[in-house]
Amino acid sequence: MSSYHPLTLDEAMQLSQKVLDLFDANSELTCQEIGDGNLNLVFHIRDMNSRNSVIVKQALPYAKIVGESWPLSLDRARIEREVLQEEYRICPGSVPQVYYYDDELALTIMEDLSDHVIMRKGLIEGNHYPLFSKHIGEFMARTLFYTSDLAMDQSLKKEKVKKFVNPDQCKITEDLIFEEPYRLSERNNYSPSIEDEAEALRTDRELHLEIAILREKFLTEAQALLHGDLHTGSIFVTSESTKVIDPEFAYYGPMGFDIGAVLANLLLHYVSIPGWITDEAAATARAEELLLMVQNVWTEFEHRFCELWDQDVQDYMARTKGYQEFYIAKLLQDSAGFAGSKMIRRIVGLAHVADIDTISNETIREQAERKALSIGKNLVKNHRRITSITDLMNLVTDASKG
Ligand code: SR1
Ligand code: MG
Repeated sequence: MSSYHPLTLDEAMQLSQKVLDLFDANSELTCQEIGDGNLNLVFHIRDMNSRNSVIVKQALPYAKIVGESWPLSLDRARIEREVLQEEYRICPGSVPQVYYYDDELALTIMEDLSDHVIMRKGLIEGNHYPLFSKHIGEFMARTLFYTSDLAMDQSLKKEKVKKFVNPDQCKITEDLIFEEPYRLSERNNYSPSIEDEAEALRTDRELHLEIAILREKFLTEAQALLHGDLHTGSIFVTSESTKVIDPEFAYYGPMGFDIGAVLANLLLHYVSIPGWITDEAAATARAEELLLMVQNVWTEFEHRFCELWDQDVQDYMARTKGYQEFYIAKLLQDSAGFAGSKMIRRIVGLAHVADIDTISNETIREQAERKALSIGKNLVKNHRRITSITDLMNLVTDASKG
């Protein structure tokens, strides 16, 4: 019989004290449940004597955002933990260190990163992250390259594909990103003031074709081990450091899905700026800063990915002249398409982003929503025509004007 049950605060403390050397008999532990995401319990445990602290993350057998009517497999906790360990190996220091796990209880005890701030919150507060593009470009280049057929023995890679099959989490993405925004669904969530936009999404056949093409890629292309939900709420930052958390949506999928997630969430913040900065000159400067971050995320990623390829490619045929350029061109197109689809879902679908949703002025919020949809649609509809990052940036700025 399974020992699974959601832990109480006391149980989380007792377990941590029992299994970790970090805490001893003299420890004076405190525990707070701090989970603000859609799916899990997150306990923050601190020793008031030594100041040591950890995070205990436990998966719930259902989606917290909806309730017990939406069951989810607990195996996602095993996947998340194994991916964290894999990412720690491939890109040391870029993710929290795993200290302990129990797959039956669907929990992982890991490094506490509370000296960092969740990037979405940091952006809303107006903070600057000058090293972010470089850090996340490096993280994505390493994790995507080294888990792909370019760098792995292909039989071993197939074993990994098997190990990271994540059907319940993928189904969430398939439904919430690649289907529900384009039809009537009880789970869609938007204000009546943008009903015209939602209606247009449901009837735009050109858009539907491109979404169907992106959806097929998400369903079938086992290109690399993805994080699977790489938005700015899954990234901890300081001005010097970037740490990625929460890879519970990980699976073998198209690389552009992770890159697109980062671009989309920077762009969602970009459209929200008038809600946070009232001074016009300051808002313009911040908008330019965000656009530059978008551009730099891609260029840093591309630069490091090509360097790793030149140093470490294992696949014989991948050395063929012209193939790297072909591969990168396709990645840029995919990233743009996925970025657009992720922007659209955050405006009309079930789960939104605080950058836009917490803007208190209704008019400014509506303008941000419309701008996000305009950019999202332009990226999705034109992603297969993009040949450079300049093309991508032009699609963003053209759609921002409307
Ligand atoms: C039911 S979960 C809703 C969303 O939250 C996660 O962060 C994923 O993006 C998912 O689509
Ligand atoms: Mg998450």
